[in-house]
Amino acid sequence: MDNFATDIKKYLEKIFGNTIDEASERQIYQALMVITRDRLAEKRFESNKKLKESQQKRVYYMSMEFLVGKTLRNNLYNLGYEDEIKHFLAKHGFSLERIYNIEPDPGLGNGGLGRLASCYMDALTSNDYPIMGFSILYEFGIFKQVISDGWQQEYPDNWLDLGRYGLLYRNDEEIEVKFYGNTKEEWSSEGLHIRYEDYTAIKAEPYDLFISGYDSDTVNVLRLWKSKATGGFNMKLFEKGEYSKSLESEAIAESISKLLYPADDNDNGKALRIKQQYFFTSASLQQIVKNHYDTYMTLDNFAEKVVIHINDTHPSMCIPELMRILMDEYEYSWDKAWSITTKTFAYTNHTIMAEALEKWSVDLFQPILPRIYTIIREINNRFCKWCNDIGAAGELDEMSIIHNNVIRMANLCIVSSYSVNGVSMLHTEILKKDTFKSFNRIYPGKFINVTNGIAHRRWLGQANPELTRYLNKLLGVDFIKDLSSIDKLLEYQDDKAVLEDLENIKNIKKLQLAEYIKSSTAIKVDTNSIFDVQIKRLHEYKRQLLNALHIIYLYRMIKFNGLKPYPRTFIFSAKASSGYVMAKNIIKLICSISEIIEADPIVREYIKVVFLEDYRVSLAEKIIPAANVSEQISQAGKEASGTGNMKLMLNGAVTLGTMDGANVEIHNAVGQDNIFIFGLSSEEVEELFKNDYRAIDYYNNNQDIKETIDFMRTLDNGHTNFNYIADYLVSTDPYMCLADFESYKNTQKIVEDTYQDKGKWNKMSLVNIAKSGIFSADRATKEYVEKIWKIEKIK
Ligand code: CR1
Repeated sequence: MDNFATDIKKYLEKIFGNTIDEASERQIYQALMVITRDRLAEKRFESNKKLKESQQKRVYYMSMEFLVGKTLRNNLYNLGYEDEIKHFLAKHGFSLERIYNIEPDPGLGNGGLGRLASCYMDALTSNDYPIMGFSILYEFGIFKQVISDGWQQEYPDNWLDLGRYGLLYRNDEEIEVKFYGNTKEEWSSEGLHIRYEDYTAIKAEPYDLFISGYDSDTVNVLRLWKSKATGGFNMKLFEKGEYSKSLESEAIAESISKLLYPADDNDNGKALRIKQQYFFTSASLQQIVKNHYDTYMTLDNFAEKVVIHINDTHPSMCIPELMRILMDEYEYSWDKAWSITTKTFAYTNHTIMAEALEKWSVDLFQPILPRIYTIIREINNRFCKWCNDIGAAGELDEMSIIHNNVIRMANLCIVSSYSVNGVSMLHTEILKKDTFKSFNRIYPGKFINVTNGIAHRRWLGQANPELTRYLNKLLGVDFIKDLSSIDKLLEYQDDKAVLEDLENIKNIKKLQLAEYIKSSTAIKVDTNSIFDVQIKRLHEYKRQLLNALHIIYLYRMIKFNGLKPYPRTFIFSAKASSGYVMAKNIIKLICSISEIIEADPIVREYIKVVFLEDYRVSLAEKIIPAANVSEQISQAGKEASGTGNMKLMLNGAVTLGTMDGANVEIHNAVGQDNIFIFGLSSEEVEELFKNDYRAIDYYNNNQDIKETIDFMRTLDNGHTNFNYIADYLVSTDPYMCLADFESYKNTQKIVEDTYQDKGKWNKMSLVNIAKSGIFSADRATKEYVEKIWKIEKIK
């Protein structure tokens, strides 16, 4: 009997007093989670031993978000236990699939940025690189979305209830983080000392999530900090019967790790957000420095052994925190501390959307973090002086870290890091030529590109076992180990039998999705129709509205003009930030169109609209393998990269997109004939913007646009009308949906015509799969390793 099976039985006996045949699914789930975690802990011990011996350089990846996705399947898959356990459980009447479904998605992220961090942890571990992730143990991750009467409702996501079994609590490594209070400068014969007084201390408790690798001995750790009051509750007050007061300070302390901010575009709850950021960066930095010092008894070689990666600006307080620790706790001079700091940090920028480039007002920031503020101010003073010296004072409006009493965190990151990277070729060019052009001038070579990548083991290997098995057999290469070998598929691009097989597999996945759609929306979709998919956060720049507008156009043409298009199912899934009114209105619009079409016996024969609620990693895993068309239609210049585009391509969907983000590189990879590109380029968008874009002109001069928007005003299912959105489109339309409409509409027609030529479509789909190798996170992380981190595999 295999050990794992024995362990399951033992666990059930010990914890629940049950035999396996008496156990519930819930009990089996818990047993699997705990045993898997403990197996990983054992493996971790071995790989960590090697790491300690080799004393090699390590990377610490700081991110406010890790969108982990379900862990059990991923771990069993990576450990190679999946088939065995499936078999064993089946013998006792259990389905492993159903057990997997019990696990909640750890939704510790909003969207692309958080999912990218998790893809990178997976890829680096599979390739045996030493990396440790740091973030917050949010008690509530991204909200659960329920659509009620077409409107998004948010419900708390209590993921720890069942998710906690994967975590290991390390109470031996607790750390204190300090807020508020005053700092005093004291001079003595030994120099300047900073005394920090009257602060409020909060405890950071570490919880470790083990990250497994595919076919690898390495196990890495994602450390999640939970906030706790240092003193516990006030017993005196409690004894007096003042229960709620006695818990007050505890509640305040613990609010820090309570909730992931569900905004991917702006910083609401600013003070709490500042506290979250400092809480996890300070705890992590203290931990890293302590480990280093315990190993080497010096910090002089810190930058030789440590790289700290800052994922967007959210963890940027790492920078002044390292300066603080070096100076205030280890007595380094400013210059020495600065020299270490500026060799330690690397920063990735993930967006040029102004509202997401973090800025804190000094008045808010300084009282919460007085010492950190003085350090940032000093970094800025010295930077400004240096700019003066090199003749760049004229550009300080753009570059200074503190400007008009506001701290610009991106500027802090650029000044203090040795490397800054964008996430696609186009995005990096925009950073260099536009967003940070003066910085690029004074720091030549600091800005580089690393195009994003995805964990193909999850997004193909696990999400689409049917396609994986087929390709394995056909190609005879281990493309799960090395995705670049998948290009062998190109040899079959004119092989009719292979093309048909691929189509059949796609149909199996469409059937599975159709069943899910039916169970969750009651809509019956035709699997012969084109599955046209737009799944991502709901944001105006991503232009779900352009898609919706085109659907309204089709609706009108079918209903009143006798248009008979090839059947199509438009599938949407997206969460909107809870305070983002326009985004919520767009969800409502899409849901209303869906309803109106369902009620129309003529139109519904041709087009259907499905909005799947609660978009999350595990839902993406269901939708992506079933997609024919991948909608990547952001306004050019606005989507930094996109990663869903890569996942869809890998599963054989053909991209319909603008020349934006990584679409540009997908276009390069597959060639003009295997992608549908439309719309303005990023330069044209800029040009039009400078010349005062007037949406109303497009409305007045384009009959289709005019009729579609006028018709939209008449759509009214009961109590909602969409004048609000129509007005917005003709008056402002900041993301130029109207300017791109004609081109989008025409390209959609080409998509429809091409799809009907099955041979041609299947070949396009094949080429997309075959060319997806470069979008593996293995390739992306290798670039980080070689160009930025300069680390080696664990020996
Ligand atoms: C970008 O919008 C990119 C991911 C990962 C997002 C998306 O285009 O693929 O990052 N940025 O790099 C983001 O979430 C807060 O910024």
